[in-house]
Amino acid sequence: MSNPHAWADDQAALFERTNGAEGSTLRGKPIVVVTTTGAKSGAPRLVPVMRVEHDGSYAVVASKGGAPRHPVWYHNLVAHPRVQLQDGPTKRDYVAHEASGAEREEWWARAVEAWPDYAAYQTRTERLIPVFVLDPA
Ligand code: F42
Repeated sequence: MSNPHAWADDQAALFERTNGAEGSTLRGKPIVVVTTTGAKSGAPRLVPVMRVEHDGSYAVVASKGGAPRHPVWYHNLVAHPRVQLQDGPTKRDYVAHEASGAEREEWWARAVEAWPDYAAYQTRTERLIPVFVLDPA
């Protein structure tokens, strides 16, 4: 796992190729794959993230393992909020917004429940880890 980019790309590719049947977990926890649109390129960019779902909406946590800077895809989501999300075999269109205040707190709690390491990532970085909420389009 010396190259985390290749690892995420490989996981997204395997997940796509098998229609969500393989590559669908990380350390036993489910992931989803979000297709963003590149802020500069306009090209589709596949991003695997942990699965945080509630009532048909999803949170997407821009943690990048607690890195000092936001992941590149953060800017893609801001520039192009309309995305696709694949959860297992099901792919649908969603509209993303960055949550703040009470909404963020609520989804952050769900996110940490789904993937407890998010709490540790937050202690590693000065930035407040962004949480996007994806509602069905
Ligand atoms: N990352 C998270 O942040 N949160 C998660 O919950 C999460 C879970 C997860 C589960 C499985 C897995 O395999 C990976 C997981 N990751 C998670 C890692 C995640 O998939 C990303 O790899 C990570 O967040 C880093 O995202 P990044 O966008 O910073 O990746 C960089 C290295 C990257 O690949 N960049 C692209 C590249 O080609 O180098 C750029 C792609 C892009 O969008 N380019 C823009 C464009 O317009 O096309 C332009 C960008 C610009 O402004 O220059």
